[in-house]
Amino acid sequence: MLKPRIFSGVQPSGNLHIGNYLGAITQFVALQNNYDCIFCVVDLHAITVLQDPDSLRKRIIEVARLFLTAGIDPKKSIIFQQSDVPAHAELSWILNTVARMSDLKKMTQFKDKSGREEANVSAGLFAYPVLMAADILLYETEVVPVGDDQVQHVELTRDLAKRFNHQFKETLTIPKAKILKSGARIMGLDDPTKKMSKSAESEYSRIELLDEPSVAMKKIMRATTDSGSEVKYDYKNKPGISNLLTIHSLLSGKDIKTLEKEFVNKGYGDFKKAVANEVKLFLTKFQAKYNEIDDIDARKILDDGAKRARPIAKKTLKKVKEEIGLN
Ligand code: ATP
Ligand code: LTN
Repeated sequence: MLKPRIFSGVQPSGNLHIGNYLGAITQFVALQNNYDCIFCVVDLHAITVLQDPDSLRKRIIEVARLFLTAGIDPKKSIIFQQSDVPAHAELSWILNTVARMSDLKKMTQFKDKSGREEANVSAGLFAYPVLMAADILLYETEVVPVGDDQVQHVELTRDLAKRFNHQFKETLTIPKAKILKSGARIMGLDDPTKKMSKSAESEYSRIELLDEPSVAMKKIMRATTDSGSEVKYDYKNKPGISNLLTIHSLLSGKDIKTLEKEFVNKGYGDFKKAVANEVKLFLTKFQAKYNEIDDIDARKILDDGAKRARPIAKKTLKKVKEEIGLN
């Protein structure tokens, strides 16, 4: 029996943080036994905002090494670099002719990232969700594991695919987003009302996967907490403590109720120390594995992944071109 296809991507646009890990990458690892998985380092997405060429080159390999460290197994899953498969750019252009300006204007990520400087924003940033749709649709993807910030883009992908299928022939598979019940939106440590982000100005807002563990502990100790003193999950009134409870729970494997009991009659200080310790334990182990993976091996895995991805993507592109009369 054929396993259903999964596709997801991570941008090499900054240092990956525990939000990316807990919201997306842990899903990738868990799903690879029951699905036919393809995970992509989406470098063409990253260049929608200006990148330093040397850092970009370094980060592409870094993301591949982080995938491998987290437990993505290249024998089970395809891992590749987006720009190594030209069909992504090609289908993206075709889908740009199907997408509507009015739909793209509604995208929250575009509104957030373009901010007040829309005049200086690249056209690529605006068309970004269309490239993401191309990524997903090229592989006849059924399931797209992501953090909750990407659900809107997957919805747009579904609408685009449906419009294409309606305008032409039923060609494209309609995908679905998959988000975790807990961890789909890890919040910033300095401002727990905003999601943890690579691009937030303050480094104290996020724990990076390659942070020195002692630095990461300091970040947790400095995290914004809420008024009161009770360690209790209540996102509306206690977003800071609730976020730290989520992080502790996902790293330690203890459920939130158990943690609440453990910290009855203990203050925020004790609780933060416990979270800081969990983070330190996790990062120490993770980084030891990361350091065992060689850049050259990671490059080979990406190259091999592209070889396996290309024919799958080519097949869909060929069908699309036939339907619209390009060949
Ligand atoms: P950022 O906004 O952090 O700068 P991003 O969301 O633009 O990064 P990616 O690094 O490509 O870009 O995201 C990789 C995956 O991580 C996506 O599935 C995304 O939804 C998920 N993700 C990003 N931030 C968080 C978060 N704070 N909590 C949970 N998942 C997240
Ligand atoms: N837009 C996503 C990254 C991304 C992606 C994809 C995720 C690009 N292509 C395809 C899932 C499927 C982000 O910013 N996190």
